[in-house]
Amino acid sequence: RNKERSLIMIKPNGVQRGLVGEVIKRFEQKGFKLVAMKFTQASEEHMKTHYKDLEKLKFYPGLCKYMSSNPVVPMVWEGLGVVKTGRVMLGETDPAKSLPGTIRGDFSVHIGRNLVHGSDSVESAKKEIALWFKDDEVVTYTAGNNEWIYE
Ligand code: DAT
Ligand code: MG
Repeated sequence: RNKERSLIMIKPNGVQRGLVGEVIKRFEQKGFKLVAMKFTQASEEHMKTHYKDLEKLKFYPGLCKYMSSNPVVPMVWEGLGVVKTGRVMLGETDPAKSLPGTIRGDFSVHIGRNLVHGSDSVESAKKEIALWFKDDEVVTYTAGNNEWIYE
C-alpha cells in the first residue's frame, strides 16, 4: 500500500532552464518518495520506444529528436495515487490549458516544450520505469517522514 509508482521526467528544456530543483522540490514537498533518479542523454531510439504509443502522430519524429537532443532527468516517485496526482501537479499537456500552480502552468508556454513528462496510468508507469531503470536502480528504503504523511 502507498507503493504506487510513476515515471516523472524533466525534459531537455527543464534541464537547460535550471528547473530540475523546482520540479523535484514540488514532488518532495507534496510528500511523495523519490526511489530512483538519473541524469542522462537518451538516444533517439530510446525516445521512440518511450513514446511508441504516439508513433502515428505527426509530431512524433520531432518529439523523439527533441527529447534525445540534450540531457533529461528521469525519476521514479512513489506514493498513494502518485500517477494521477502527479499528472495533476504537471497540468495539462498544453501549457495554455494548465492552471497556475501546476508545473506546466507556472513554467511553460508551448505544447512541444511543456517541461516535464508524467506517466498517464499505473500500467504505462510500469512499462516506462522498466524502460528507464534496471530493477536494482530503483531503491527500496524507509522514508523518515512516512508516519507524518500517511495515517
Ligand atoms: P503528455 O505528456 O501530457 O502525456 P502526450 O502523451 O499526449 O502528452 O504527448 C507526449 C508529448 O508530446 C507531450 O508532452 C508534448 C508532445 N505533444 C503532444 N501533443 C503535441 C502537439 N499537438 N504538438 C506538438 N507536441 C505535442
Ligand atoms: Mg503521455
